[in-house]
Amino acid sequence: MNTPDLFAHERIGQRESLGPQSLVLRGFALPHAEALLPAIAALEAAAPFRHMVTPGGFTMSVALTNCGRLGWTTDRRGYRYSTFDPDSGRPWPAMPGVFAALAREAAAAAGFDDFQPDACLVNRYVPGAKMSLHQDRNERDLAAPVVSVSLGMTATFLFGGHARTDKAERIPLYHGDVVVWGGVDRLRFHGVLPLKDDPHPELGRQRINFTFRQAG
Ligand code: MD6
Ligand code: FE
Repeated sequence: MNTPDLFAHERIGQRESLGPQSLVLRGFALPHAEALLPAIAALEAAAPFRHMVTPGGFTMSVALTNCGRLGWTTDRRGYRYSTFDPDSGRPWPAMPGVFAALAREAAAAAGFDDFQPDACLVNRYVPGAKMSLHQDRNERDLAAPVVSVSLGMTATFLFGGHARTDKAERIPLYHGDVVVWGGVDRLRFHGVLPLKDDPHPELGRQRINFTFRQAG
């Protein structure tokens, strides 16, 4: 069932607090969406989406790729940032100007000035794909925020506390929403529930999520 998103117009422009230094900027990426989609196609041609293996030996249900100087990777040896795509041996594709500008504007709108991302992890979810609760702690400078952009199908984001077992809030993330978090919230556990099969009018049966960080 493709449920029409009747309330999109009322949400756009809203700011919803998730914590003292984290918030959702509803629809913030919509003005950039037209430019983002061709950039994803170009990125995918240079560094295809792939399913990586976690240190515990599980193949991730989310397919991922990267752009920017540093790319996030995982394999049996651990999680790390790397300047090279392990599949091709080449540097990750450059971060498109539209990506970096959007990330910088969103960070500034959330009160984090001078955000200079050097890493953009791009996740692709299809129905059933999920992201287990985790912390983002592989970045060198945890003072910088993370900026996360959602496109395509709606996902339910889990936003917990500083312990894995803390109760997590459930937040729907819609096409065009941007989440910014940093400061005291930077290490909170978070994840994504299995994606429901509710195709998006433009992107079809997928959700694309970009997370921008200062990793190096
Ligand atoms: C996702 N996002 O939304 C997964 N991490 O698909 C993340 O894991 C994430 O959205 C750090 C900051 C923002 C995020
Ligand atoms: Fe994360």
